[in-house]
Amino acid sequence: MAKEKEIAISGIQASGNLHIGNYIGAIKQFVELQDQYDMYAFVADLHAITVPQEPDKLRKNTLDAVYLYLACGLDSAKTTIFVQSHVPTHTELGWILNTLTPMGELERMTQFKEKSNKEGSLAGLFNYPTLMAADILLYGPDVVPVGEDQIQHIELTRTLARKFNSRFGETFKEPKDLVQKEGARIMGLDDPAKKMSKSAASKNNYIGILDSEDEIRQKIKIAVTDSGKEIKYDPATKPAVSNLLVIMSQMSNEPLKDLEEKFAGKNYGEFKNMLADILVQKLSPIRKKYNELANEPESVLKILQKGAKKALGKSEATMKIVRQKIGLLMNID
Ligand code: AQP
Repeated sequence: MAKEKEIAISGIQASGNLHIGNYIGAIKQFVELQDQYDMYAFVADLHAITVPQEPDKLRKNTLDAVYLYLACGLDSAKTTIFVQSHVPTHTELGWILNTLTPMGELERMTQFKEKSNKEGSLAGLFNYPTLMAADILLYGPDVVPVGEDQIQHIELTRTLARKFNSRFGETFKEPKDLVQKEGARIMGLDDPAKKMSKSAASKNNYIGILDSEDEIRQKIKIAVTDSGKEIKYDPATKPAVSNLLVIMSQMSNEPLKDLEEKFAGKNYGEFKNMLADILVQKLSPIRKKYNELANEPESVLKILQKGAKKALGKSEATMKIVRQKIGLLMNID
């Protein structure tokens, strides 16, 4: 009998312009994993509303994220693509996990501490990690491909799986985070001390996957560099140039060592021109495909219907066990 494929799941928030940090840290991995794993990729619209969103913009951002998944190479024949709010088991398990989660665990989450300073302390933002744990545990995955900033949330997911299992009996598998060796934390182009982020104050912080050629060239031109002239990978002394080298390496699939050799004796201007060329070359076909998909939304909606159906089937099977184990009254038909 053929061995069943291992499961991988991950999501991206529908919170605006997806950038090359999201691409390198997450989407690129999803595309690589879909041949090997039973892959689930969703758009986290319910996570996006943990900070205020404008309703029409949220709808657009949700669809845009799906177009981008497809444009970046996710294949709906291999990956179950769906929108989080279309599968209500996520919020149901999220609520149940809240009842097992000590407040202290949530208070120490770095993302909560960072975002609550900016946005005020909303209960949804506080409970973000329990919904994320539900997103994951419902599907019994072996791995969760993410960028470095999400490792802490996956550790909490494992803690909650253990808690549930020890209280109600073996139910959930503890998933591993799958984080790239390089590119797990792409830093801001305007400030290499902070991660590249959709919600950054300045657009010059990130290269959007959909940025035009002119925008890409301009943003790379003004990206901060370090003192000295050398183009080498040394995050401690050259954080800005190291970040640009990682971006170049991830986008061209050339090892960092080879790039250092290639740019030995060259100046920042030459290096930046080459980086802009590589980004334009890599992102232009994605933008073209995105535009094609945005012109045929019906076929994409069909993909989402099929994805939601499969995700609901799989997660409902988990929920039946969970409801039974925690003592909810069932079978009233
Ligand atoms: N800078 C980054 N480098 C590498 N990976 C990153 N990811 C995000 N930023 C980087 C990874 O992308 C996936 C989706 O992230 P998300 O949209 O769910 O939320 P986020 O981590 O909060 O991303 P942003 O861009 O910073 O969004 P906002 O500004 O809305 O909070 C995750 O796997 C993440 O690790």
